[in-house]
Amino acid sequence: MPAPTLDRQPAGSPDEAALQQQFAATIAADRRIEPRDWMPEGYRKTLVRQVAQHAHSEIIGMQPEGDWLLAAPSLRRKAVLLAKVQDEAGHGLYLYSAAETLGADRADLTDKLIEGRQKYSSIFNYPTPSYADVGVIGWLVDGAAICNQVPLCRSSYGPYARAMIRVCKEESFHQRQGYELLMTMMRGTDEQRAMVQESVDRWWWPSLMMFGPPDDESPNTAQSMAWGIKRHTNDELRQRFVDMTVPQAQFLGVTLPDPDLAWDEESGHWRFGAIDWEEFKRVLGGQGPMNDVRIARRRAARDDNAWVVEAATAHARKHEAVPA
Ligand code: BYC
Repeated sequence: MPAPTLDRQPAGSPDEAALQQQFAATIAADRRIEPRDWMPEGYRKTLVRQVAQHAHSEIIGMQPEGDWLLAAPSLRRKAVLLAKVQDEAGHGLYLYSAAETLGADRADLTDKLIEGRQKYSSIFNYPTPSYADVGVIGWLVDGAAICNQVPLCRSSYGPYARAMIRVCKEESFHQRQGYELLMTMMRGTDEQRAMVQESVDRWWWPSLMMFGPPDDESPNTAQSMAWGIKRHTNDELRQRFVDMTVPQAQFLGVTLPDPDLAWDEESGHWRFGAIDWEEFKRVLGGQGPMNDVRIARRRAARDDNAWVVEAATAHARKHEAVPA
């Protein structure tokens, strides 16, 4: 990890030096930076990068489970899934709004996603061929998201931290609906139990990759922690997730696909095997099983719905022009 600084920008004037000092004091006192406050350009850029990636993940993340909306096995399951997928859309909107407070333009962020200039979470590049995937995404993917996002409620940038509070509350519901679905399937037939196990086998390792590269290969962690944007390193959160999830797997009655998974009495943690970082890099590089499908759909949604944006913008302009 490169060494962090609190004031990356060289002070151009006495005024700027004072502003930098004020910024550093706010961070040191663990208070929030708000949109009206001065901030170093590096801080702003890092936030736009992370918040935009987070927003894109929520929106692209609607697709894997969305594929089961028409095929959910009962009206109840369909209603629950629909509510969850709609929640993800809402999360994307809060996050794009947070990015806008930093001067970013939402349409421009969407273009950057579609053109491959901004990332979204690697996890959403895997397919959902089995209905058990709906439960496993809720349990593992939302579970990993909660581990990662709860500390972000204390992020130093006010609008991001506040957006995370509601997101985390909703993610907790998502995680529980996934676990409840899996518990139901595990109480069912041998075939249903096999479906759950097969799905866990596919999602376990990609879920661990969600936390990002190992700390010694993470270019952004040290600076983001010095700025209070991130509160824990990627490896710390990954370990927290494994410790939380192993007992849940035991209770559920599934095996996690890692022969090296073992309780370490001394450290009080579950030790796990080596992650295939080559696979992670391939997925980030666009070579995951579903990258092309995910982006093609997002592109089609943008292009097919451009008329709605145009109509809404024209309507808003008309209202602005008419005195109240
Ligand atoms: N996938 O220096 P690092 C959800 C990138 S959706 C893709 O460690 P950082 C849900 C990273 O961006 C919620 N890219 O970076 C929705 C950086 O690239 P650039 C998803 C990844 O930012 C629907 C480079 O690798 N959660 O819950 O310090 C259904 C180096 O990494 C990934 C979030 O978005 C990855 N897994 O830390 C169900 C959380 N990992 O931009 C559920 C918010 C790393 O320098 N984001 N990269 O080219 C974060 O907490 C942080 O950005 C990360 C990475 C921990 C992900």
